[in-house]
Amino acid sequence: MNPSRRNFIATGLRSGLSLATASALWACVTRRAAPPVNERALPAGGPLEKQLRIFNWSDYIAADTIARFERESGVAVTYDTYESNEEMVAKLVAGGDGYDIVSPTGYLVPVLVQGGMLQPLDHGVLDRWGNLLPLFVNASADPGGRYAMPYQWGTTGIAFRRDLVSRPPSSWAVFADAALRDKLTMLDDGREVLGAMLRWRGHSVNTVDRAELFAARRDALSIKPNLRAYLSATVKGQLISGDISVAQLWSGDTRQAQVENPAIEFTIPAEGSLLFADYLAIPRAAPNRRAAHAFLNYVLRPPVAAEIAEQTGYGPANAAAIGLMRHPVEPPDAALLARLEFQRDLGAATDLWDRLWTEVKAG
Ligand code: SPD
Repeated sequence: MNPSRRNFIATGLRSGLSLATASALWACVTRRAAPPVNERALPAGGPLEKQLRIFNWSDYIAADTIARFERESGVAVTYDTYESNEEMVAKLVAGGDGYDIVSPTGYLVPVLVQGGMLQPLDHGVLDRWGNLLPLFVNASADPGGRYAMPYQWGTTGIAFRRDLVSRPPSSWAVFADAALRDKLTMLDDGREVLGAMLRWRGHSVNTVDRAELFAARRDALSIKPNLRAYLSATVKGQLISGDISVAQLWSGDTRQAQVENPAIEFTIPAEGSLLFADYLAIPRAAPNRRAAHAFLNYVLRPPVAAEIAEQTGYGPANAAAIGLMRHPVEPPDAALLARLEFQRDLGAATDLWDRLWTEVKAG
């Protein structure tokens, strides 16, 4: 394997991509004949294109955001959704499907940048950038926001039906409770599941310690008979109906379910958990760059960001939006941050993480 391919794939693996996805991404990068984006030919000054294609996480925008943008801009938007970063990357690898905006989670941004999959943002046309929270603009994902604009943030925790559990869960140990067998789900994501097992035992979600990792696999396998499935955002319907009583889930998706059924609650386990931010970014091959920037600029408006956060239950990355929300989601304070971790590079332990999660899924 040549050194640049090895480095690229290693970075992809460290960021949580499977070997197959990272290899496919590299193949795509090397196959492309397109020259690098000319950073001096950015969109200011040209006419707005008539079309825009957005690819975002499911349930991650307000009901009227797109229609209002279309009315104001005259741009016709095609809006598609996905359930995981891997699904989005697979589309980009396969040619991008003509998408102009995607929404990668922070840990994935450097991989896409290194792979030449994103184009730089034109900060000259992005008003109100200064409203964005430094915690996310200056994150290691993309310091300064050269390629990606912080969109929303959230946490991973435990969503539960207050009326269906004997006592509110406060620990990752709830997934080991055989009394809840078949009423439990965890996220379909190895870093999330093994990360929860690690925090349960007092370790970092970014550990590279072999003994800690093997213990996390053992714990994940030991609780697996209690789980109905590994499910991500789609578990909301089962929580609302009561088919599932307790789920490892993201904060905003839990909030959405809670609006439908107030018996649903969310807690960060005592042992701690994950914090994440998702970003809006423009693929290198995006055909409608000016319209994409116009949409980013639209989302930077505090009332627009506030409405999106209000309806999705996540925290806005836009500080000026928080005060406009009926139920403000404040940025994590020092006490909460002390219990949360951003996912980091796993170094040489990446292959081991990958193997252990494969074994858990197969076990
Ligand atoms: N329904 C929107 C969910 C967005 C979650 N994105 C981040 C996942 C981090 N593991």
